[in-house]
Amino acid sequence: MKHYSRWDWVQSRLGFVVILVAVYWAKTQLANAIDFKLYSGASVIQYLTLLLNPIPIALILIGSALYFKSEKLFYPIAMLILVINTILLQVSVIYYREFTDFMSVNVMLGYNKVNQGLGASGLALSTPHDLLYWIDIPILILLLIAKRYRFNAPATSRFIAFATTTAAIFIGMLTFLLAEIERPQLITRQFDSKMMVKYMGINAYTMFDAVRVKNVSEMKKSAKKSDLQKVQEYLNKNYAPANMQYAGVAKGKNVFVIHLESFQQFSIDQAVNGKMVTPMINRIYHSPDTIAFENFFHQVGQGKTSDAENLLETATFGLPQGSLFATQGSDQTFQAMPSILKQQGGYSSAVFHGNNASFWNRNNVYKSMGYQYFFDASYFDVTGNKAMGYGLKDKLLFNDAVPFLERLQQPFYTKFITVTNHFPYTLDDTDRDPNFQTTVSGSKIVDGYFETNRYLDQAIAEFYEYLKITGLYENSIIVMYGDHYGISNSENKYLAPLLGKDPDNWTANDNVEMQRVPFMIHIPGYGKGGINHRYGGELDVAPTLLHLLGITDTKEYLQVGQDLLSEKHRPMVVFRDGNFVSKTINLVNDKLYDSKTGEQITNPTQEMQKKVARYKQMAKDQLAISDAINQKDLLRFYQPKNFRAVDAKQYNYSFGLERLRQLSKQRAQGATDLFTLNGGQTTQPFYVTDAPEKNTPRSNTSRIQQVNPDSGDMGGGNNTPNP
Ligand code: GP9
Ligand code: MN
Repeated sequence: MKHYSRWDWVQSRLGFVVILVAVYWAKTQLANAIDFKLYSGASVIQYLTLLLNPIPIALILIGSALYFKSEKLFYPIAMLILVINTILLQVSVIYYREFTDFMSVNVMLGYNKVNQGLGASGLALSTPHDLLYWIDIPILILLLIAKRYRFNAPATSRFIAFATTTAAIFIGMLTFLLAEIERPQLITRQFDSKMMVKYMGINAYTMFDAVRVKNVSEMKKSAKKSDLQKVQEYLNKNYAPANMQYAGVAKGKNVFVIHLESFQQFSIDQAVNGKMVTPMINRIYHSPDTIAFENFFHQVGQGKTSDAENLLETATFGLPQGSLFATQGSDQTFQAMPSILKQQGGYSSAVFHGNNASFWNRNNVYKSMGYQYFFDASYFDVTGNKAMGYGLKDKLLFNDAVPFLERLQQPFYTKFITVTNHFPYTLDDTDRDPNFQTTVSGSKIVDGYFETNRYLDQAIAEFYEYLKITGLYENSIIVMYGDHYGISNSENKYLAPLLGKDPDNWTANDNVEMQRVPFMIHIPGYGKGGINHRYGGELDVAPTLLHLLGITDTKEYLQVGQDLLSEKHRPMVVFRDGNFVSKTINLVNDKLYDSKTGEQITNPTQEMQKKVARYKQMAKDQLAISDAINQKDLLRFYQPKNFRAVDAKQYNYSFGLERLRQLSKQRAQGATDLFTLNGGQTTQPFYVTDAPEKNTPRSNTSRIQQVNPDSGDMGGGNNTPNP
């Protein structure tokens, strides 16, 4: 009689599938832990998803062999799938070593503009532990030769095959669910490739990426000459020329764009428990040197911060779904602010942001936009409690930016992306202002929001002081804007009493009115500013700024936004979802509201109907024209007369400081960086911050991980200035 051991199932076909999946799982964990370093700093849920996520797709693919009855098919097919997956994993690992980024399908297909695929350095990037990725193959072959494993088990039933696939799908859904709990909308918004891999796994990431690449490339292929013509006709007809009263008032000045994360207009002039939440921002808002807007709206979609950035840099919208930065930003042709200002005004450009460069795919997009420098988390000490979940705390960001900022050639165009005022609006106790008592609104989000607002405000106050002491202030303009709402519609009712409203009568129109964010342009010494009532949005920032900076010949650029100070600016603001607001009427989910009273309009007059029809058309046109430009990547066919296309390949964001120093040296007497003008001395001592973490030594813990994607470059010593 045959003796059954409990290991017999291993010899079955299902057993074989389980072995191969386990082997693949182990290899993926090797990559996750040692090569991608995904476990370091991972949350509990991420640990769980990292452990689970190699299983589903491996089990579906390898398990698909179970559907083949013949053993001559089953074993080779299962093996082949394992080998193909291993090759993919190995190539991804090598790619990661070079670029500190996950290989996109774009790269595999060879049409990525920024990363030129794997160079000859691929082999040089192999390490001894790579052997472990392949060790299973000879072992399996040995087993076959030595006949120590049964390679002819009887076929499993269809039921088993089907149950295996179902189990795989179930585990897959579980990882998705976990991801959705901790990082809502990760899949739809695709904001960070690293997070995608942490939650979904490298296989699923590649599959999502393949779908993305396919969609993008189909859209691009569909582009026709007539598309560009239509866009040009529309934009020519709707061009809003500069207002001569304002044109050039900031000519030649440095530009600081301060991106106020999640900061809404309602916080301005808002008092809580007898104290202004943001006294500094209020002061700037009311200054006669500031051109401020009170009816300015964010216009972002799912791309949130990245959409706001795209709106500001290009005067076009983000995409109807997903983020333009993430889905197609690496290969897109941009005619964006940094390159326009460089070519028209000799501006240098830099972004300061204390989060990972890969977030929102910035490390790639900024190159295509022509940003010369990107000082991301890898340039700062973000260890210990110097950072929160989205990166370096704001007070430290501004303070720690000094060594780089003071080396930038003037005039410059810089962007500071703050993060401390980001959902969930939490602060370490030491960063709280003991003299400020926040609300008890019933919502932790709202209460926290005012505290992080205040922190942000103080960070800006400190930065202004530095600008004044060093004299940068007089040669600069400071542009501040809120990128999108911070308090979501579902939390608005907790705000209502504070804003003098009744939470029980809160309407959809109120939600829309809450989408106001600040936009102010502070021009030291200007004196003729004030609060402007015009309705506008993020779409309008680039042309407004260009005209103020004296670049008034902007008709050639394909910008959907219009100069907010122009007499011809359109009278309404459209949101990404098609809703719109204006001085008189708002359209919210197909319902009409009187924007003064907030009342719904159920039977509009004929005249009003005409206006609505006109505004609806304007809304539709703006979105359609913007989508045509972006989804079809039309700028690649278009050459404005004063514009040279940006070659993303020439940009590298490692060794930023060395590159800056080099440039200053090259310019010698002609150098205009603050450091040189300060007699070759650093201006750091002029920066005063009360950030309690300032002098804490570097620690080996971190709330975020930092790697500069460009420093993996085996070129090593390359520190020549970017174009
Ligand atoms: C992260 C930051 C946040 O780097 O810019 O982006 P968001 O979540 O606001 O889109
Ligand atoms: Mn944001």
